[in-house]
Amino acid sequence: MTIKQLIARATCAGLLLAATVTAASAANVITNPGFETGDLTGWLVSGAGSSSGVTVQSPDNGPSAPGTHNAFVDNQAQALGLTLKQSTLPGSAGPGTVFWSFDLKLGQAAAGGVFFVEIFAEQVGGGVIGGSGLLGNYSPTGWTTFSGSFVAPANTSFLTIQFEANTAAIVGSISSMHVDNVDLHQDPLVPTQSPSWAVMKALYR
Ligand SMILES: [Ca+2]
Repeated sequence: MTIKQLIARATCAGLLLAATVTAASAANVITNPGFETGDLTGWLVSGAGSSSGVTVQSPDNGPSAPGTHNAFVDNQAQALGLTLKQSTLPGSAGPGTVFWSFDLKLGQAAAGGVFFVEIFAEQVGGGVIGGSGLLGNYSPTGWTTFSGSFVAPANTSFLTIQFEANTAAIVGSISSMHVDNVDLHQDPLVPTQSPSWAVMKALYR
């Protein structure tokens, strides 16, 4: 094999590698995004107590993907933040536009109860370096899909999304919401250096 053939094969291998990266980064990076495992696999809950918690309910499903389950975030405790959250794996995200989408359906918002969503861009060992800002207050009476985007800064390695049901310091304050079909993904990565046809042909001369 000549040097030119070796270079050509290495170039092709590089193109295959770029294609693989593209496919991976365009996918939803959330685990169990529609709660179709029937439980909270992949998710964390904080603020659960005797009058607050998150349960997976069925049959009831958000509109943006097929399924039969949703997560019901139910906070009936006074002056409490109940949060359902997930952090994606290190290396699952990078700098650039992050597209977000989720389905919500109000349970109850009473006496100062509110519901917010926040998405953070994070770096390994360095904490939060960017994000969506505070999204909401949400109170859709029927299943509704919300979507948008933000630009993750340099050094972004993974993402965290938080669904926050917060109550006021008022007797009877309630915040409850159904959550489903959580999607976080990024555009396909574009190779910064693509070999032109002229370069490819020159390898075979
Ligand atoms: Ca579902």
